[in-house]
Amino acid sequence: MCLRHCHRYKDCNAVNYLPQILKCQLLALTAQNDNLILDSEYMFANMTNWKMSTDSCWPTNPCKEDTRCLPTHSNGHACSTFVTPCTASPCIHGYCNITYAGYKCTCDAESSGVNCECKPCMPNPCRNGGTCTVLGENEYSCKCIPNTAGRYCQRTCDTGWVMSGYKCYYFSQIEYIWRTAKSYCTNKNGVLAEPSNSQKISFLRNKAVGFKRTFCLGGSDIRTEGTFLWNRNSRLISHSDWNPGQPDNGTDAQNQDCVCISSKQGYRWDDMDCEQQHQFICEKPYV
Ligand SMILES: [Ca+2]
Ligand SMILES: [Ca+2]
Repeated sequence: MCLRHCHRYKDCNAVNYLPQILKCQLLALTAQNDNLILDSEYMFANMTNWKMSTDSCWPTNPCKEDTRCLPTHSNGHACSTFVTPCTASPCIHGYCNITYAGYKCTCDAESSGVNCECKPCMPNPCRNGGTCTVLGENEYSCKCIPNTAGRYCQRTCDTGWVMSGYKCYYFSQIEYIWRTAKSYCTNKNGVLAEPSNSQKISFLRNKAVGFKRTFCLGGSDIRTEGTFLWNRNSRLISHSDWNPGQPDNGTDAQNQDCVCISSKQGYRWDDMDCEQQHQFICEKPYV
């Protein structure tokens, strides 16, 4: 009966049959993942080698596709329409295989799900030019281009700002005294940069090296000589990058109070004159 069952479907050309549980698995050997099981508990058969007594429906099936041939009296036959589990094309992004239980979908690359209905990267959920990679059923990850971040690469920095960590940084080309630089950053909805850990310190340092320029930051000891605070909320500067010999408050009569990454100090920190004009770095959280 398993072989007869197979014969009804135009794609079926082999069966696996497990007598103990009366399980019949219909196979299309041309389809991926359909294999005859060579196991002592299975009875398997390749339909191309199958012989049975001929009748009006076998070996030549006179009925059209998706119709069932029924032998009748006097070596006649009748064709009755039937619908295979694959007739309705249930596999949205894949190939339909008829099985004993119904059908099984073999999904295209980048699709998954019982009916290959999940295509998590179509349409591309990654924004701002991000690349989508399928990880599994409805699972994906976005690989973001530089200066974008977030699960969907939805986070960006304004034009002219550079992303690092969770922040955007602006390296000025213009030179201002420290007080004016502070206002400039405030007007851009930011503050003078306050790199609070070694990772941020090296990022800004490496950028300054690239620009070959001195850039001032948001720290100073204006309030109490020798006590360097970040400007935004007067936090003590806990991580620093002073060049050896700095801070020195200046070697002549001038007071040096403002923290800058100095090209003359190996791009490490120097306390410099707040009333001198320098380039500077603003920061703000990315949006
Ligand atoms: Ca000082
Ligand atoms: Ca100094």
